[in-house]
Amino acid sequence: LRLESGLREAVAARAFELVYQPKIEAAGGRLTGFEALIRWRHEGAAVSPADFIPVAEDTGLIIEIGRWVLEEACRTATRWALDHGPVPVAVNVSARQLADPGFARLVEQVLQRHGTPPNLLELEITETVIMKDVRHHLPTLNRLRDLGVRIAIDDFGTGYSSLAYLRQLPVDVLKIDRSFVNDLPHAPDIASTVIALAQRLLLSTVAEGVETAEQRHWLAEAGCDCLQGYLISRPLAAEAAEAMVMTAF
Ligand code: G
Ligand code: G
Ligand code: NA
Ligand code: MN
Repeated sequence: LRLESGLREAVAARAFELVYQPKIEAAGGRLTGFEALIRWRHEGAAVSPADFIPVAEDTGLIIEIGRWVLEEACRTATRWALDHGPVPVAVNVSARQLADPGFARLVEQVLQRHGTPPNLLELEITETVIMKDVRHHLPTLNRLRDLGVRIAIDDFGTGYSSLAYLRQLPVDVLKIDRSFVNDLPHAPDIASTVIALAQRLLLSTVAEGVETAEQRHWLAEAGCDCLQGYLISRPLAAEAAEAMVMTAF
């Protein structure tokens, strides 16, 4: 309950920040984009989104927080594109946001308001959230795709994807869950299978949670497209991320 009232005040005061974790090409190391991650300092300490996002979901505060995240990510992507060059920014979308009937319209309005090229925005939705009610989410996903934003399935491999649905979903990217990357290189079956599936469906792959050089080499050899994780970089404050964008152009 204290977390909840603190969160309400934080929403009113816009007391959040986004940090940006780089993604790079597995072959070559070129910067390909960032994942935006929310941060909240409450009573002098950082509260993990793993702790407050579920509270935000339960209370409905996620709608307003999610809107702020979208706005901030689009504002940043647009500014970087104008000052340096185009770099996509991904944001995490929670179950309740995706289920909100106004979500696709909100995304459209935010893109317009900030003059953001739609292909600079990527939406990360976990496999569990999408697959729990595919038929319900499909019209929203199709509207988002029609806007030109990219859609990534987050934590892929941890849920139960119907392969028949996967083929019909308007998605662009599979993010291999960190737990399977962690198994590399000694237990590569799941990572291999996801990469093969993605290649078959013409989707691109991002490996999450890459922490060792061995994992990086395995993934590059296996044909994984992009890498993200502490080996590449921790999530960065906006200024440090912008410095990376600058050197990429
Ligand atoms: O790095 P990390 O501690 O940021 O994230 C912990 C969890 O919180 C992850 O599951 C991540 O996807 C989620 N998360 C981080 N930022 C956001 C956000 O802006 N929106 C939502 N819905 N989830 C987020
Ligand atoms: O996929 P999801 O959005 O749930 O993941 C985001 C979370 O993963 C954030 O908490 C982020 O800080 C964390 N993260 C990013 N890279 C790494 C890594 O290399 N190792 C670990 N353990 N966590 C990571
Ligand atoms: Na994510
Ligand atoms: Mn993930």
